Amino acid sequence: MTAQEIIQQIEEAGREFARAIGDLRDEQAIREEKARVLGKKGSLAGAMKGLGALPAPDRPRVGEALNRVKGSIEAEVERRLGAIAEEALEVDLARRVDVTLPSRPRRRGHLHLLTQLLREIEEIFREIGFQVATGPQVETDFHNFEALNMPPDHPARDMQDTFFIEGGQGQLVLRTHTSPVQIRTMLAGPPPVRIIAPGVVYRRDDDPTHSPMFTQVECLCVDHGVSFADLKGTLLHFVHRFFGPDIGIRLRPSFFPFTEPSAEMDILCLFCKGRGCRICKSTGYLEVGGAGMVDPAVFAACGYDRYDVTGFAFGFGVERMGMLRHGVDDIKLWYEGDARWLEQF
Ligand code: FA5
Repeated sequence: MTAQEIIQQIEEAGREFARAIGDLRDEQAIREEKARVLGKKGSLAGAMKGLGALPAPDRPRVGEALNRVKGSIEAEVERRLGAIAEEALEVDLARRVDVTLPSRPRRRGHLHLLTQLLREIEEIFREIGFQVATGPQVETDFHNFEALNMPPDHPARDMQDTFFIEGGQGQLVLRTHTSPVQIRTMLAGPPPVRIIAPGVVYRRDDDPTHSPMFTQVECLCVDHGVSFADLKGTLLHFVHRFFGPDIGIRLRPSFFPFTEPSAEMDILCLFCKGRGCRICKSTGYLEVGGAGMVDPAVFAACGYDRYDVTGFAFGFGVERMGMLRHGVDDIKLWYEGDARWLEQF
């Protein structure tokens, strides 16, 4: 091949590259096209083979043509790849984010209404000198009944439909009220005592206002000269703080084996303020718990001197209190975990 023929071959390879690359926009395809011409087995490499056989004076011309075509192919590839990168950047920028937009609000949870109420109740009593005490939910028959003046055959046991637990030493029950914490506290130390005991209790009860598991708060105050007036004053203080200063209380004579005298404690109906309505069944009052002066038999069971100290105790249902305050009509709502209900409080 003559020098002129080789140069034509080289230039043809350059034109062929220009045709093939056309308006390719794909980086991979462009690189493949470049390799087809400039690669080791490319068309320019073929043309180069003839170079060695040329007479020396012809070689620079061929070399110059080779460099020119090679240079322009490389420049074109660079230009194309640069344009593709630029285009991609433009697309990215067009899709830009407005950093000044307000973020999507993050949904935050909060304490369950029951926990909120318990904390509020604890705070009210803490302010007037009561400490928080606790006891086990699986309780002995002794603490739940016997020490509270309810011997095995006592008819008052029937009022607290009990879940009994088989096995273990002695008779175990799921505590039916928080009153056993009174016993545990008095057995643990001498008077004076000022405690409240919030906690879960269990009974075989199930209707819109009764649940098999519910929450009570117990209160016990034992000291020299504690009177029924102290009981009433403490209850009134609590009800005023919890429901508001215009809600009065009524203590109705009743019976509990562990208090003497005993009373049902009612609050003025929050819905009709005493005039009588459907909720209070026209009585003007709503029952919230039991109360009374600690029975001497309970002091005896705990080793306290019934002639030395006196005391009052009361216990109420926390869900019941909350249902009255917030107008909730089904106790099941407390435990269902339905966010639509929970979010309201
Ligand atoms: C008692 O449990 C006594 N231990 C209260 C007491 C303590 C009296 C200290 C004297 C001295 P009673 O069984 O009435 O009492 O229950 C108290 C309150 O618990 C009720 O007024 C009611 O508000 C609530 N309660 C009772 N059973 C249920 C239930 N199944 N579901 C929801 N709340 C209930």
